[in-house]
Amino acid sequence: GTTLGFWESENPLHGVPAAIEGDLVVTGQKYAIVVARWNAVITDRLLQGSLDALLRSGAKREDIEIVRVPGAWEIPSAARTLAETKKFAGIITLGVLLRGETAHYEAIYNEVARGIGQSQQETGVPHAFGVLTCETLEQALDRAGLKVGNKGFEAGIAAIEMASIQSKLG
Ligand code: DLZ
Repeated sequence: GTTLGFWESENPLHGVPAAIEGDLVVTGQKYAIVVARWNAVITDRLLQGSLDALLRSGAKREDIEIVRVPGAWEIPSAARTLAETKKFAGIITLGVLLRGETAHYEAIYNEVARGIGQSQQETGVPHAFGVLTCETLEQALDRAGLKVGNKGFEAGIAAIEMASIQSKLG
């Protein structure tokens, strides 16, 4: 099992059976990234983060399909079409919704999240959720490679992890 402390008595997982975990390694699987052009200054950096995660985990450039859609609203339908091809071990969805600039923000956000989740449930293909919802541009930038890391990178890692878990469970 996992050893967290030097003394077994300090290890809260001592004696707990091993868990099934995803490997953070890509060995020939294909991935698709659906990225919104709206707020491209930020989504381009999320895309860079996702590519970084995939390539450094062993993915080949030719095994990554990038699909650019107009805005976050268009992400679910493109993700669904890609998932239905069954060519991809995982789909990474990237977008930025800024509350201040988006009319009917909640309605759009809810529908995008629901659509991506529904595509994942109904196709069985992991869909990593990298759609940022922020109050301000600064908050979004902080999550695209500044103060709070890069959510595109995190989504890329989540897709790799879930693709591995799915192959172990299936
Ligand atoms: C129209 C719109 C607005 C106001 N705001 C955003 C946003 O903050 N982020 C985003 O990704 N897309 C936005 N869009 C565009 C919609 O997602 C969609 O592309 C258009 O309504 C066309 O269907």
